[in-house]
Amino acid sequence: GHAERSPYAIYDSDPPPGVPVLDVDPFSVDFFADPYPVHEQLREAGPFVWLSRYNIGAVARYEHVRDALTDWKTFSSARGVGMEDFVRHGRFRLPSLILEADPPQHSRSRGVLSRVLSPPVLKGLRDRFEVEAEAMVEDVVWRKRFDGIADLAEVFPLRVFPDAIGMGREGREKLLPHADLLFNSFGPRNELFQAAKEKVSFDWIEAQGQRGNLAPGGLGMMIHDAADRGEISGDEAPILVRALLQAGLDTTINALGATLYCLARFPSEFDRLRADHKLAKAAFEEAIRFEAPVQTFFRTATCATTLGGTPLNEGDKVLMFLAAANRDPRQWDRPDVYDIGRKTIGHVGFGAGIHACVGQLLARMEGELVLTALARRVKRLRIAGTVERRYNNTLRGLASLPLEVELA
Ligand code: HEM
Ligand code: OVM
Repeated sequence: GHAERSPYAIYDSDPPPGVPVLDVDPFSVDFFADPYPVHEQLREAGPFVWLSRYNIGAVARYEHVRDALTDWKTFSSARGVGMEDFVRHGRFRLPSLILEADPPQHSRSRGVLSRVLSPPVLKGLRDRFEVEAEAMVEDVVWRKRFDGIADLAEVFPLRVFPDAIGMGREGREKLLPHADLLFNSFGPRNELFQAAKEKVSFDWIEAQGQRGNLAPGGLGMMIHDAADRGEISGDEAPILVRALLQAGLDTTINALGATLYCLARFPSEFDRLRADHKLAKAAFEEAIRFEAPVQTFFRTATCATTLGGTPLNEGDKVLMFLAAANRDPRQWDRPDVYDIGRKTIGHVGFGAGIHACVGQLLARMEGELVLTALARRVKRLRIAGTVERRYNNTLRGLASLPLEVELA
C-alpha cells in the first residue's frame, strides 16, 4: 500500500505520473548496513524513481547520475546539495562558496581552490607526506594486530592534513565531529543528524578559517593570499578554508579505510599490489568506485526539464546515488568485484562536471603513499575480528576494522 512517510520528510509533492514508487529509506541504519540490494532495486525500477518516504525523485543508474552531475545549469547546487532546499528551508550554516554555489560564484572559488590544490603545490607536500606514511605504517605493522581505522586510516590524514592547511594544534579533535555533522546534514534531520549535532558548535569551525588562526605557507594562508590579490573577497577566504577542513579529512579517512577493507576481503588483489607497488594508486581509485565514501548528493532543478525521461518542475530536488552508479552493470563489468586492474575512469566517487572533487589529487596522493608503504612492509593482510560500520547520512565507512598482518 502507499507507503508511509518518513517522520523526517520535508516535502509533500506527488510523484510525476508513471514513475516507479519505492518505499525504501536510503537514510536509515538498516539501509546503510547493506545498501546494495536497495541500490539494485533503485536501478532496476526505472531510470527515475520516486522515494515515497521523502517525496523526492532519485536517479541510481550511471547514465542519469552522470547527466545530472554534468548539467549544472539545469541541476543547481546553489539551493544546497543536501535534502533541504535553502530557498524553502533556510540555511543550516553559512553556505559553502564552492560546493553550494553555481557559476559565476563557483568559478571564482573553484579557480582559487584548484590552484591551492594543484600539482605543483602538492609536489611541495609530497616528501613530508611520504615520510609520515612510512613512519606510520612502520609503527603499526610491527604490532601484527591493529585496527585499520583507528590505528591507520584515521591516524595518517589527521597527522598530515591539518598541518598542510596550517591550522593550530588546538581543537583538532573537533574536526571529525564537525565533518560527521556536516555530512549528516545533507540527509534528513533524523537521529543520525541529531546525535551529531549535540557534539559540536558551528562557531569553532568558522573561526579556524580566519587568517590569524593559520600558519604562513599553508594551504589555508594561500587562500588568504588569493584574497589579497583580489581573486576573491576577504570575507570569502575563511569560508573557503572551512571547505577544505570540512571536506578533506573524513572523506580521505573513509577512502583509506575502504581500500584496506577491500584489500582484506580480496586477497588476490593485495597480492597483485604486493607484486607491483605501482598499483597503489589503482587500488585506492578502485576502492573509491567500489565503496563510494561519499554515497549521495542532491541537486535542484532550475527550470522545467526532464531527467531519465521524467518531467521535473523548477525547484524539484533530485537525489543522485553516486554509489549505485559506480556499480551499475550497464556501465561496469562485474561491478561487485574489487579489481585493481580495471579501468576506473568515469566513476563518480569524486563526482563529475564542474563540482568534481577539487581535492582529488591530494586524496590520491595520500592513498598512494599509505598503500605503497603498506605494500612494502606487509605480505598478508586479513580481517581478525568484528568489522563495525560507522553510520552517516552521506559517508560510508567503518568504525572498526580489526586486521592481522604478516610482515614481508
Ligand atoms: C567535492 C568526494 C577528498 C574538497 C566533492 C564531490 C565529491 C567528493 C563526490 C562532488 C560534490 C558535488 O558534486 O556536489 C570526495 C572523496 C574524497 C574527497 C571521495 C576522498 C577520497 C577531498 C579532499 C578535499 C576535498 C582531500 C580538500 C582538500 C572538496 C571540495 C569540493 C569537493 C572543496 C567541492 C568542489 C566544487 O563544488 O567545485 N568531493 N572528496 N575533497 N571536494 Fe572532495
Ligand atoms: C564545503 C564542503 C564541505 C564538505 C564537503 C564538500 C565534498 C565541500 O564546505 O565546500 O565537498
